Amino acid sequence: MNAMPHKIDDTRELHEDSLGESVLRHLIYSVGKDKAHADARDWNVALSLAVRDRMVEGWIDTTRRIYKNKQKRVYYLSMEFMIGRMLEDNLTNLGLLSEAKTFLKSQNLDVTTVINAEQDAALGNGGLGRLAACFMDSMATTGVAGMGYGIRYQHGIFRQAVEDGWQVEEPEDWLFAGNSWEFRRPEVVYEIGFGGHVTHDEDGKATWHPSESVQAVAFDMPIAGWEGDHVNTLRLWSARQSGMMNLDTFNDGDFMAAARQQVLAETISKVLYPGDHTPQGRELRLKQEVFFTSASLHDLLRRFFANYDNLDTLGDHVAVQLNDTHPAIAVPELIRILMDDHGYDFDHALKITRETLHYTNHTLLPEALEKWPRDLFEQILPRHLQIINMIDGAFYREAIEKGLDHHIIAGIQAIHPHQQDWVRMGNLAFIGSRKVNGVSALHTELMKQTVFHDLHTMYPDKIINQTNGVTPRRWLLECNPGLSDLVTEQIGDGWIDDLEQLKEIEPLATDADFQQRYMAVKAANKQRLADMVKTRTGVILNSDAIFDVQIKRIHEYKRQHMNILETIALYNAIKANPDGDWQPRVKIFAGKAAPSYFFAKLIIKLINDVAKVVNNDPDIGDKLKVVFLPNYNVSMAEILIPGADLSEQISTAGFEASGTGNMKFALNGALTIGTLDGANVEMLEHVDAENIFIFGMNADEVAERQHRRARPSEIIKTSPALQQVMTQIGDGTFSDGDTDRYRDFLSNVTEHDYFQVVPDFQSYWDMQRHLDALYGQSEKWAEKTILNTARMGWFSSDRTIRSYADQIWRAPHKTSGP
Ligand code: C3B
Repeated sequence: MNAMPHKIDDTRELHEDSLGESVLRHLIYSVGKDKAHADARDWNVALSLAVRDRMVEGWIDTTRRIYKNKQKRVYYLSMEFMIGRMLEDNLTNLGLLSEAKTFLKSQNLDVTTVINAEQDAALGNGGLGRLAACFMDSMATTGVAGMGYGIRYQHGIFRQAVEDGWQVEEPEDWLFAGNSWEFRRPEVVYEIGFGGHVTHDEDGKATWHPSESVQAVAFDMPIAGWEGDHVNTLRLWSARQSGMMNLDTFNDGDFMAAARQQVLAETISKVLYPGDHTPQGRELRLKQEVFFTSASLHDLLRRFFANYDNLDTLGDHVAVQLNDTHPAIAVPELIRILMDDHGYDFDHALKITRETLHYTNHTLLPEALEKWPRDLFEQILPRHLQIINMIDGAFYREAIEKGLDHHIIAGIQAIHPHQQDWVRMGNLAFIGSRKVNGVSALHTELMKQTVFHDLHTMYPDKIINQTNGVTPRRWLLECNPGLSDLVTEQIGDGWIDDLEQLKEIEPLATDADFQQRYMAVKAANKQRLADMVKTRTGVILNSDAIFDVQIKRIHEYKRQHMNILETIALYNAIKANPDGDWQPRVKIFAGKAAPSYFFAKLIIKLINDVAKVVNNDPDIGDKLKVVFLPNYNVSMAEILIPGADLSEQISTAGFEASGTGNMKFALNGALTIGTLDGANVEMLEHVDAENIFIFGMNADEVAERQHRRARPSEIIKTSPALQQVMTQIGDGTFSDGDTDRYRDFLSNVTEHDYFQVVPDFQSYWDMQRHLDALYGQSEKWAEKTILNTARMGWFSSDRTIRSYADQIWRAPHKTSGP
């Protein structure tokens, strides 16, 4: 720990001053403020710039080393990077945190206030974007020559306000006061074309003549790994108008017309689409995908040519990872560049592409497998459409050779040969990639059995599993300093970049003294959480209660509604017997709903309606509280996760590809109540069945019930508790007598219940009561909590990245351990 930041020869003399001295220098010369007038944000900027200075040395050094050694490069193309704040992360990885704290205190500044003055960079929707951010940290830590490529959205995910219990979306403006971490690269610019037509010369060589174009301008952020000596780059593209504004038009007084082109061009990087798991069927979204994918491919090829002069071996030196289908246009785009710009014939271009690209699938939900109207493609990407047809032709010949029948082939080509309606990006990504991976063992198995069944038959070696992970720097070291110190005191700090060393605390799980110290840390974290809840909602929490937390996007398959139904049933049970020996509980929810997803918004309203009744019922008092925290983001998770006793991972089995929140909670000592879904299955294998609380149907049972369209009514009839809950929701008990509000909700759950809330309800309830009893046995609870921390080491994203590097990218990395 506390490694000195790396220094390279020609910058060594640049700042021998202390961190504090350079903060003061930046406050004056970069921020332009006198100490006497500086606010928290000014100090935050000055400190960030001082830290950034120290990262640049390692950055330049890393870049030189990679060029010199011709290390294989890995490019992670992702529409989303859910970064959160960077200051503490960078201070930590550079070993400067305690020096920074000491300095801030010497200036009579509150450390937390200064750190929190940074806006979260929320350039993502949920798990997929956060995974990309964890991977950036782990690629730097494991020494992979990795670069992230994405979009520098001017507005990230919307701010969620709650008004009268309903979600309201407000624009987010993270760049308002600038971004201290980024470097604008005005010299790194690419023209990205759209529309137009294609001509062929007498040799058949194609030329695309786009009718419009925009420029992609690069912005770089250095990403330092643990101990700061390997620093990678996250390069985000911003759109701007090609060519200058037409001054004649402007001078003629037509200001609007002059500005129009500029506005249209810049729209491309204006907003992140807030649909989670649903492609926005919009031209702009397709243009965003093309924009950043094309710019990234041009950029990585330019870098390739600095070391090599022949693209034949591209796949030996470069691996590209497509994060979901969002960058799947890379398949025809790379072929296009190889053919039209570098003179390759189609077969050779396809071969090189298939040695270079790899695709990660993150969900089996049919609505999330992107497809675009063929006509839209024709209009925006005429050359790409031609190439997709060539890919389909080549694929058809391969498939016939392998003995597949026409009917099956038609179903898995990028474009259905007879219907000619959609371009199916999942099929395109699969066909054009060398490896295709799922994100947990179960998910990968289901990929083979369901959505990619026929493609898997054809290429049985293509699909591979890579179970997700989370970075231990942000998700233990930084968010839970109490637990980190306790662990380090016992086993040293080797766990920070070798998380499986946590195993060494296993023998302490039954040690009374250690249990007591571990639970004291938990109690302090619960207090920090309770303080936040009080500030943001006014609700006062009883810290003896089980802090039961469900935080994630609001979605039917994640079943926040099952949780709230159970909450109502518990409320009824307490109310029926207020003097019973109830284990107090706090139900905490947070998460955003896609703006157009009405049912998800209705779930938020129901949670808030139930909270209002329960929290104000004098019969209930401290025995039950319900809280919905508005505007969930990474920084809020950093407080919620260490303070949780119980982690809700209750998706309908077969629907959550992996989950990563599940891992963060267990690592921080929350016990999991969950289904056999996603990575919960592997968590069960690691922590053992006695230490995770699994209930409900498995994926096969769910599929079977869904297949035969089993109705929930029979089950509801047999459950008086559930019946009562449904009646109350319908009769206005929670909606001030409004019997209309939850009509859609009730018909969904009682008539269709596609996500199987009703059949899983009883076992969920039973497991909750089992956990109530267990919580009363504090030593047993503490033991299980400690064992969760001790056994979660495998879920480090360092492990995941090494596995990608070995099995997919064939790229070098540092090995772990001594
Ligand atoms: C998510 C999945 O829903 C999670 O199960 C998974 O852990 C993460 O990806 C990371 O792999 N996901 C998402 O956040 N957005 C999508 N469009 C698809 C999947």
